[in-house]
Amino acid sequence: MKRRTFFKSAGLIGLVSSMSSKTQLFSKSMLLSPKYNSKNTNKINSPIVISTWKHGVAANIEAIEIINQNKSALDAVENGVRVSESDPKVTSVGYGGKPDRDGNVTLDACIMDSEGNCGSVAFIQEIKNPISVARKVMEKTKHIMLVGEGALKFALKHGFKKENLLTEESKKYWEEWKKTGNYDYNLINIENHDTIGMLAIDKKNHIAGACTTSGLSGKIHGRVGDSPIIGAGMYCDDEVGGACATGVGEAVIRVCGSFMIVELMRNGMSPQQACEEGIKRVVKKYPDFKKIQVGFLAINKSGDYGAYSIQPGFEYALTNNSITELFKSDSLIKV
Ligand code: SD4
Repeated sequence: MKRRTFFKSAGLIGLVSSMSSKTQLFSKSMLLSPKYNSKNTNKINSPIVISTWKHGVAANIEAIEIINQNKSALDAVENGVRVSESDPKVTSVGYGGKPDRDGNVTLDACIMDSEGNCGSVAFIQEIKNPISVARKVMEKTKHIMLVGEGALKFALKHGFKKENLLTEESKKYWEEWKKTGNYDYNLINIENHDTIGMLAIDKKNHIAGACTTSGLSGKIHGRVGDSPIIGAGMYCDDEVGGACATGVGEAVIRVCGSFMIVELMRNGMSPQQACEEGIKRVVKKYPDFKKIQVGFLAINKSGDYGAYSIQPGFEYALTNNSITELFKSDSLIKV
């Protein structure tokens, strides 16, 4: 069985070739299909951008452009994930994100640079690009995390604009959902689920990471998942590499998912091995694991990358100056 499948889907190729002239670079992309070997590694030359899910392709293309303007990995991940946050078709992130059970779009995001500086916002509402607020928290305050009203107040003070993030489509979805009010984790791969976590290594070989989400749709008002928690939804360390997570945050938080994966790499595992071990730990701590999805993505400073999930269906986008590809991750449960 092919453990990792390259998507030569019309969707991907259309996306790549419909990019502006800035991104013409990718219209000629060589679309490679590296061999999969869980005991060793898949490798790619830097600069590199890697991110979760299909919409990660557009985000990666933005991020690599930023890197090619000789900007930092931090600039790249911020601007990269903003593409997903601003896109109403991406329904688990930013504008157009699916609402909680009371009909509110509440957002979580975090960002981290190569020196260990980090910032985060959680349960923030009416701000389209929470990742940029998280960066402001990192750069303009002595704190790491702001939540709710306080995060909104801080954002407004720093020039962010209040916007209604509930699109007609998300509203319709919520009105339908309300009829049953079923908080169904089983749908996690289908329609409930496309948080973006992104890791980038820039031309100076420094790493940064970002993660941003509207969380699980139908969540209790006030619920915060793993995505804005440094070490859970995302973590990076310039001595080692980085990791990010997608899926049911309650399962990721209890193993400090992304931090664990970086530490496993520090102790000698390849990114692929570390992601697989990470999923094993999730499964041990979450007896109901068959009902949920968790996916981990990791990269080390040598350009080795890996991904693994509980359920099939987890995808990730990989970009450098030669390629942009969408991969299917291998998974613990095969069908
Ligand atoms: C959360 N981890 O809030 C997020 C959800 C997610 O793709 O990853 N969705 O728990």
